[in-house]
Amino acid sequence: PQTIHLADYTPPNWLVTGVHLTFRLDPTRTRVLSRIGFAPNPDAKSREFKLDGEKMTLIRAKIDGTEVTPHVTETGLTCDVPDGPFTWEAEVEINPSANTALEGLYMSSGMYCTQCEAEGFRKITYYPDRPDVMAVFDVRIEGGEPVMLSNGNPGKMGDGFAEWHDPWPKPAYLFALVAGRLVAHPGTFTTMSGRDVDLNIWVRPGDEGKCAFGMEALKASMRWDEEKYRREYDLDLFNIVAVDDFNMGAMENKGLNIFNSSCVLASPETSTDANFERIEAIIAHEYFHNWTGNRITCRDWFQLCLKEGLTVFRDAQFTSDLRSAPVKRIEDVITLRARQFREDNGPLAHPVRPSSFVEINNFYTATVYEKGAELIGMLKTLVGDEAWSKALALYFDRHDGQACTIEDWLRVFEDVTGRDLAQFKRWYEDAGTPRLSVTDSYKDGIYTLHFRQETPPTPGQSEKPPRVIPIKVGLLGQDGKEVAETRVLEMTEAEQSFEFTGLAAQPVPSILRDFSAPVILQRETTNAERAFLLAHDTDPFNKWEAGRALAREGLLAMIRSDAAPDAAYLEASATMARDESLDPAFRALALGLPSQDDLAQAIHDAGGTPDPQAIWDALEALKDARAEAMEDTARGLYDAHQVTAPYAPDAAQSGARALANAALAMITRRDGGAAAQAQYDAAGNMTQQLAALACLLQAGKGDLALGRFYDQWQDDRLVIDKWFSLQVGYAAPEDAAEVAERLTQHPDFTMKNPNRFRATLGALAGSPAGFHHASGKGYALLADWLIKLDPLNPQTTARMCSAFETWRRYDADRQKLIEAQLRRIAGQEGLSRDTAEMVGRILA
Ligand code: B3K
Ligand code: ZN
Repeated sequence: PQTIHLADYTPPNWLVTGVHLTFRLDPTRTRVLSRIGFAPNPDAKSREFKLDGEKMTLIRAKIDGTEVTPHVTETGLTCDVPDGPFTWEAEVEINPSANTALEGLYMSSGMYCTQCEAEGFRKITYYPDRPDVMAVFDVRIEGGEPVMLSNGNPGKMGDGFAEWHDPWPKPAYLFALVAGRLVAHPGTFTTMSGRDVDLNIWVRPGDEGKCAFGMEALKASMRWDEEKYRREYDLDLFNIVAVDDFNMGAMENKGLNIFNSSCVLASPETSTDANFERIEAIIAHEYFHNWTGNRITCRDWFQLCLKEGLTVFRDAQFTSDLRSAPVKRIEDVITLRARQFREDNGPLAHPVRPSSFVEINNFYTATVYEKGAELIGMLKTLVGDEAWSKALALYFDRHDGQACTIEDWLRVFEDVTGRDLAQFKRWYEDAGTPRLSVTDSYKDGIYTLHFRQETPPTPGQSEKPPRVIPIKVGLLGQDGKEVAETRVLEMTEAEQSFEFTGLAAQPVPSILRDFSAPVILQRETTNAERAFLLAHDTDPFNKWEAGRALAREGLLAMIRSDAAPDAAYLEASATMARDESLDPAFRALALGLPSQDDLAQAIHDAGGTPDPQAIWDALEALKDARAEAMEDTARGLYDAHQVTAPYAPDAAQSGARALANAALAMITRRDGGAAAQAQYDAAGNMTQQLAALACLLQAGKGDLALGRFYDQWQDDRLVIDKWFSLQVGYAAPEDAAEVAERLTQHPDFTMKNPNRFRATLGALAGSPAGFHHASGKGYALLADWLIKLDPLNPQTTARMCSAFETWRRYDADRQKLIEAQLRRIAGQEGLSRDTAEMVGRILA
């Protein structure tokens, strides 16, 4: 397969002046008629005419009304064309029912739907399927489905047909079509200039009751983007559709967002507080793409972070404004470390703007999204809030309607601030997580922080010049009071010192407040200092971070030398948990422990070899010790944070439930499950029910409740996904592979539904002690299923290969076992390009 390089970019030879599509829907034989205006691109060097097209049969083609015979291959066609503008017409036949890859036009639960990003439109008709070709689309759908939707505003609607017109030029990846038996949950929104917009959430009959929350989230997003960025919605209609079979979370098609049903359907009985928060964020994310992604799109797929990093940043701002900013920041850093740091420190490491790819779908990664958003956050820190607002206004103004690059983005900031961002650009071009080490000294009232930065080599990049790193620092006095407020140190050199003057005594530093840069901070410090920061730091992120570091150090000592749980940690965390001045949501987060994977990475970073079972044992021992040490505290917290008001998925109630459920987990380790059983029996919402079920499983008392849970929810696919994943996630390490395997035999298991596949096999991959069990049965099971899934759904298969990305951390025996499975996958005949690229990179 061919590698595509950013350096090879050339402008399109032909531009599209307009697109008319007619769909004659049929489950196995859909006809797509296209009429496309082409005009030569004055910026292009060649007039060669090539259209992308895959998995379709060309019935006929015409140029300016005259039948032509193009040269057709597996990936597209070429054709002799006039020198000047012309009209291309084609009729193709495609088979949506046979499309299990869920890319292009496919069927999900009897309805037609599409997914075109990144390169799915080429499975619908022949087209220049690249984001820098933007055009106005007119669409006619024939087929007599009760509801037939496409992008833009509705046109003529009649018996058996529907017409749509999208006035905004767009790249083909934003095209969408949905048709089937759907019902709408309607709403309206009045924009800041007073225009009324009709809103709908379209679902399968029976799901109408799960749309109200999504609708409110959509309206809140529309309002927020107006207030924060002056961005107004630009069509008369905004549709969201929920589909059951979807490779990822959701898709921002112009005026017709398509969502994985798990990311939009919500009700208190079936969704947890965490589900609600995620749904709200994803609805916002897709809506925000209307400006950052759709009105201003990407020139080519290497620029993916231009829209994704910025849109993740914007949705995080939205959640911070609606809920708690510190809690959101901590949650985001937890996932950044779990997913992005893991990626950045292994064989799949790549720059936020990659310079080459084989299959672009493999680059919708934590690095492009989450690290991409961190870069935006750093840029904002470096230029300040005022320049940020000006730069964003200029960006929208200057680039509306264009397909842009990271260079365009950075130039806006350079023009607004007069600052040279060449060094900042390295963040986009160099992979790897910088290690930031720091030492300090104090003399004659002057406190000095000395930093060193170093980024380890990543695939294809050995040398990493220093980057600009914004380091937010505050100082505390020995009495716990802040003696220097947060200030941003701008590090630009490999080594650099910063001085704080006028200090009466040696302060305690609070470094990298708010996690101001995506780096690994290394500092020799004491547990006493960590406990001090946990107690006194005024920066909520660093307060949490201090507790986390204390837990991690204690766990590492337990793993390394069989040490007993650290009494100081137990004491400090109990004090923190009881501190009623702290937000319960914060306390719940601070009671969380480093994950198994965090600990494995920390051991690996320190030059050791992680033993997944030993990590598991240490975590269990610490949880047991903490449950004992905090027995009374846990009961007190549990009772004090029961929510009696009617259920609401807001920040306050969710925080209280999170803290009470963290307490319940501790109580369960003491009472064997009595309190959890009581909560399960009385639960009136999924947050309470699922947390109680998890506790019961953990205590080995879950069988009865599991059966009851299944009976209660067997008709709800999304809840049954939870039932699948919880059993794998709470299995003992030696049982996890068997539990997952047994579940793959369950009549409700199907590998055609990505949610169910992830709930089962993804849950195994996400349970390190079980997945990495010394027997190798976890590896073998996952490989078996990836091999089975690949011919059906390459995208989801390839994505799940990242379960193996940490393989070089482990001992020789495990490495051998994993390598054998990777080679077995790689050796499959007809392996997809997606999976071949992933396995190849992991093995390299
Ligand atoms: N832009 C889509 C992701 C498309 C993934 C294609 N493999 C959703 C989002 O980021 O909002
Ligand atoms: Zn996005």
